[in-house]
Amino acid sequence: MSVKILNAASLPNMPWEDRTQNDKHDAPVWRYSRNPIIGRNPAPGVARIFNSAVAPHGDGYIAVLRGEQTDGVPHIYLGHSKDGIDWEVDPMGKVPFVDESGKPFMPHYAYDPRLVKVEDTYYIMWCTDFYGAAIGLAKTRDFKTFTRLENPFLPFNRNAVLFPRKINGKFKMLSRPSDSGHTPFGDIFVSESPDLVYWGRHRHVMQRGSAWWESMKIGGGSAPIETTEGWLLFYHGVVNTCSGYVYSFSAAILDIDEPSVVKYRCRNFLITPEEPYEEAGFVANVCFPCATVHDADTGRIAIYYGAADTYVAMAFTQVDLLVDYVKKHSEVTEADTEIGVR
Ligand code: BMA
Repeated sequence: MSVKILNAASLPNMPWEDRTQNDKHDAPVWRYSRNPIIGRNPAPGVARIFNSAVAPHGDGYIAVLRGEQTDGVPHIYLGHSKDGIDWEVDPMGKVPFVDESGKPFMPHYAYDPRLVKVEDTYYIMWCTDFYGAAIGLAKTRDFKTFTRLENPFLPFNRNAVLFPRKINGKFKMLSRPSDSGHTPFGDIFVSESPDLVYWGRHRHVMQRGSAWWESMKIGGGSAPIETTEGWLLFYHGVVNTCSGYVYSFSAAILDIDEPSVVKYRCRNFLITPEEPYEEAGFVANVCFPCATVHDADTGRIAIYYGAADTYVAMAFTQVDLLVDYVKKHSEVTEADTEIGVR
């Protein structure tokens, strides 16, 4: 392997399926043949699960699931899986968030959760109601007590993704400032914090792309994966068409010590809606990545993405093939490569 995954555990039991011989996709990313892995009405009172994040846990996997309740309000549910493919929704229902004194502190709504382990703690970021769409943040060590921390940013903001380790001693989080509605604009920024309470030193990371599929807005997807070439970030990009927004995803590689600097950014999408479960559903034409699991030994990466705001689906890639592809098709602007202060 020419490119290696760094600072990640071995995951010999990770979900995986080899690419089929007759796969005609240009990019070295292929869908799981049994997609989607979570279908409609997956739990009592939950109509759809999508845009959800997974992490290795114990001898299997755990997930924070975006569950759209039958009253239409999204909340976070826990999922458990032995193999990362077949999931059970935790019967406790909505994740019971508490404040730092232990009192119940539920968000009005919670969607698009990400799950990132830093040192010995798991952090959940989601889009919350803070007098408008903003970022919620909570921590847990045991998946029994979920303590909310201060909301890191002012409204309006979405798509928060924490880096899986501190950089130069500081926590770093990607986010996408937005508006109160369907946000017809948006670039990715990074902010840092010594303590997960005070956030600052905001830097611009990358702007919506010149390529058509990502020409309206972009947003961070999965937690960046540390590699020998830099931080590998899967992110979504949106284009407005005659029949509405279309969400595809691709990848960029950020500088290891200064992740506001984009080293490479793929001009092509890696996955765009083209399967029935991506093209049709509650919201048509959405592929929305929120997590990966990956194995440092083999370089295998499994991507979890939401499909059509209805299902959870998976795709696979191999770090060296993917990084080669991103580099080969890379196109970065000055707004991407500069440190991002103005
Ligand atoms: C965005 C978010 C995502 C959703 C997408 C498409 O604004 O709400 O959760 O997948 O729209 O509806």
